[in-house]
Amino acid sequence: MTPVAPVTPVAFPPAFLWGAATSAYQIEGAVREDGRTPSIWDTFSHTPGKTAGGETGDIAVDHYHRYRDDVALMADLGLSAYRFSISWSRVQPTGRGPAVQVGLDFYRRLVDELLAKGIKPAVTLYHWDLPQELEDAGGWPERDTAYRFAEYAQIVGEALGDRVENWITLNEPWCSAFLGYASGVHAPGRTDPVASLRAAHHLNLAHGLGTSALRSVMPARNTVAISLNSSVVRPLSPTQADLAAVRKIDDLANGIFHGPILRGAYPETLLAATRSLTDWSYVQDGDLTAIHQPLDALGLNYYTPTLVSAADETVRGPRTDGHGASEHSPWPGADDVAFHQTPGERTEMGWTIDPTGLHDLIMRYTKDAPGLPLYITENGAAYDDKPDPDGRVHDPERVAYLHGHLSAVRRAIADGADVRGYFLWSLLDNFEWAYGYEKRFGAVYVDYATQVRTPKSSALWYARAARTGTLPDPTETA
Ligand code: PNW
Repeated sequence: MTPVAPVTPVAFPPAFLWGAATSAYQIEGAVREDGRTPSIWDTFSHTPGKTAGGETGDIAVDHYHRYRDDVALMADLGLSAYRFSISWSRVQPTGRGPAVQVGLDFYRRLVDELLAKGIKPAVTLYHWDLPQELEDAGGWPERDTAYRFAEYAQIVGEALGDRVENWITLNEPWCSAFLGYASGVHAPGRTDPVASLRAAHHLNLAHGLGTSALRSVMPARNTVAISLNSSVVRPLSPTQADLAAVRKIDDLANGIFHGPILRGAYPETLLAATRSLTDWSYVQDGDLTAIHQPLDALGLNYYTPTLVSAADETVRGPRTDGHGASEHSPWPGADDVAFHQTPGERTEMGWTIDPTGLHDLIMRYTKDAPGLPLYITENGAAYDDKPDPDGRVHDPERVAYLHGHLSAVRRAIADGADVRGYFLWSLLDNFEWAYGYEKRFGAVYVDYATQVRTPKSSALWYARAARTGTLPDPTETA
């Protein structure tokens, strides 16, 4: 892995949050309990051929029943924050109308348990599990879904705003729009480039309307943010043609969200590059103002950089952008771009390990969104972990990954970035979407047959980092 130069002082700011993240469908299970109805991920995972081995989130890691033990585990690890998401269809089974109180009660109990242990909850309202009824009505390509989201945001804000301070509207809208509606490797599995661009706009609108709805019902001290999977897009060579490819993918990955959200406009270059597909007439008067709400923070999710070039005949062919196998591109209007594997060591996902990308990303937003506090809301690695005969789980690769990326965060802080916290993905091994249970991202190992949780050596290493506010030597793991 590319080393990031060591920094002095090595200590993180005292108020830095040492967190871990999860999402509802990936961990909760209990999909038919207490009035919950199917989301698009229930439908998708139960459709043959959509996930590895036909795996589903029906049981997942049974967090719905084991949340107390899971919070106790977080407290043992000394975490100062926990980011989780709310299952929309537990709260509003049809995606509209009045809330189901038992659904909200589960999250109230979870939050109270966290607060009792001194762990700061950070709530994500939407981590990809749209109520199926809303998809049946057209899903994110339809404008009404944004209005439904604002109503849902208001319900959850009213219910939990008194005890949860930190709010995130959407997780990685890029994945929802382009993996869900263009490449189809995520739910709802549609492959329509125009629908994916409409979805992106309505996700932006949902973020803006949802932010206003939250603010209208919550104490002013609460913070609202969004988590973007902000790609670090690099050229294969510094030629004009490759730099044009970078511009195109950067617009489709990043500008399409942070343009309207942070600046109140879609990038002109994005509109021009997609003009042959869509006239963007679904962007109505007033939408950009609604989307461009003041934010209290920005969440960045980072795993690996993206390497592109102009496509010529020799490099067209199998797609290698690491976004899953599909004949349909998640990049509308970018058939003239080729994707390449960044050289270097890779994780089990095939994603190249490159902490310099995280440093670059943080510095980019430090420049582009001056004054906006940043949180790393996801970062982590999948490995093929297995317990040793003594039952312990050693994952030195993950320790090295975390050490490398946290060093990059520390260096960015030294370079002037205002990074307030880090949430490792993920607390527990869990349902890794189309990959099912095959990819383990957890700092805590889960034996899926028994649901027994065992902290891996990375969890113990991270616990020491959280306790001391510095990064222990990665070779010194328990
Ligand atoms: C993120 N990509 O997913 C999600 O927020 C998590 O739920 C997920 O478990 C984690 O990262 C690990 O995958 C992504 O194709 C899925 O670029 C796919 C991509 C990026 C992030």
